[in-house]
Order: sequence, then C-alpha cells, then structure tokens
Amino acid sequence: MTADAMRRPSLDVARLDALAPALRIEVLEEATSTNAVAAQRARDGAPEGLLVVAEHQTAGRGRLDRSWATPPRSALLFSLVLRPTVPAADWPWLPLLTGHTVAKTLRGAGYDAGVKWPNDVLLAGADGESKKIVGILVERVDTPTGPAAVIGIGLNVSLTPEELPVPTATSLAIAAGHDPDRTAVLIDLASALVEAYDAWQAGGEEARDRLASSYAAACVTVGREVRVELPAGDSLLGRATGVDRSGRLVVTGPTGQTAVGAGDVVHVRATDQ
Ligand code: BT5
Repeated sequence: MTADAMRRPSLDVARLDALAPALRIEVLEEATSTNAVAAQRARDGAPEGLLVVAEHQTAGRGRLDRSWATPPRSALLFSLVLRPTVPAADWPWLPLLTGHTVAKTLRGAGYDAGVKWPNDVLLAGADGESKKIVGILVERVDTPTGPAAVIGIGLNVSLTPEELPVPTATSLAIAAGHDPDRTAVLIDLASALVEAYDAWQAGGEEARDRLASSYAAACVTVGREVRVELPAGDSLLGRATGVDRSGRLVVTGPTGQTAVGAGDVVHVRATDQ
C-alpha cells in the first residue's frame, strides 16, 4: 500500500467483535471485489452471516459490468452472505431492503440520506443536488447447499472532493466536514442490516407488506418525473407513481402504467429538476 494510503487509519478489527455472534467477520487488506470473495466463500459452504470486508478493492464491481472505485481505507467495502428462506418471488426485495436500511441508518446518524429506486443511496448536498454516497450490488449465487445471496455495499467515507471517482459522487466527510470513524459506521450499518433482514425473514407476509409500504414512502424516486433507460437503448418516460409487490418501479405515462424491474434498467433519471 502506498504512503498516501497509510495516512488513513485502518479498521479497528477488535471492535468488530461487537457484531458477533450474529456475524463472522473476515477483514482483508486488499481484495479484487468483496462480492467475488463472498460468493466464492458461499460456494465453498460459508453459512449465513459471513461478512467479508476489504480495506481496498482492485476490481470493485457495479451493476452491468460497471466499476466501483475508491482509494484504500477511504470507504467501507463489504459483502454479507445470506441464505434467505423467503419464497423466491420475494428475493427481488433484498436490494431494496438493503438500500432502505442503509439510508435509514445514515439518517439516524444525522445525514440527509434517501434511497433512489432501486437501491442507490443519495445525500442531499448544500446546493440541493443529490449525490451518490452508497452503491449496492446484490447477487444470487448457486451453491451446493442451495442458493445464497451476496449483499455488497460500498460507502464513501473519507474521500476528499479531489478523490471522488465521478462528479455525481459524494462522501460522509464531505457532507459532515470531518472524517467519521469507519469502524463505528460499519458496526452501525451491519447491525441494522442484520436486524432488518431478520425481521423481514421472520415476519412473514405482514413484514413483507410493511417493507413494501415503508420503502415506497421513503423512496425519493416515487412522485418524480423520470426517464428510465432500458437495455435496448430505448427509454420510458413518465411519473414514478409507486413500487409494486415485486419491488418493481411503476411508471405512469401517456400509454398507461408500466412496471420495471431493477434487472431491466440501465439508469433511472429524474427529469423534473
Ligand atoms: C452500484 O453499481 O452502485 C453498485 C456498487 C457496489 C459496490 C460494492 S463495494 C463492495 C462490493 N464489492 C463489489 O465488487 N461491489 C460491491 P451501479 O449502479 O452500476 O453504479 C456504478 C457507477 O457508479 C459507476 O459506473 C460510476 O459512475 C459510479 N461510481 C463508481 N464508483 C463510485 C463511488 N465510489 N461513489 C459513487 N459513484 C461511483
């Protein structure tokens, strides 16, 4: 690691014991992608609750072959192995549950965070423009003991304005004016995720209804005029009017209502700003 990277403190691994026994933590100085490592561990039999954390990623992944980049020790980069028992039809809610929980946790810590459908977490800037602070990549992995889900989260913590990989990004430090303690933020986020996931899994139909209404109420995309860019290069224009029972965004336009799933969308852009 370069001298520049060393100026930032590493995670305090001893304090992460606070997450046991619900989670088993593996902290790596460097990984290609924590999602790739967690997926391999799941294929090798890792049980639910393995949390792979990296101080740096050399091949951080976004959706659709896009990349995720942050300087060493400037971010929280982690992937959680889950083995959900909910019906397969409810799996698409995992990314939404994750984004919703992360946004709520950041709001609890005083940040003006919101979730953009399906699962980008944005912070409102002083100029009123929202910027991306968290990226979430949920992948399904087939393993010898059944399908697993890998929940990958990248949160920009101490990046300076010069270090942001794209102009649409921001960091907690830029918003707060000081560097937050990464270890404390990781403990808060990981415990909130475990709690929300357990309640959703154990709560049956009622908990899933609750998530659907609480997510739709919190999602900053609902109520906006949007352009949804589709993989074939065409796009859908209309007002985002809700989120259906499958977690799809409902867009109401001149030709009626269309529901789009997260997997079918390249970008969603608000057009009413
Ligand atoms: C995402 O993809 O937002 C999901 C990113 C998930 C990253 C985590 S890190 C831990 C785990 N291990 C992995 O390998 N991945 C997960 P997407 O919606 O496709 O957005 C990717 C786009 O975000 C890029 O094309 C850039 O424009 C932008 N981007 C890249 N790095 C960023 C950053 N640090 N902050 C904000 N935006 C970024």
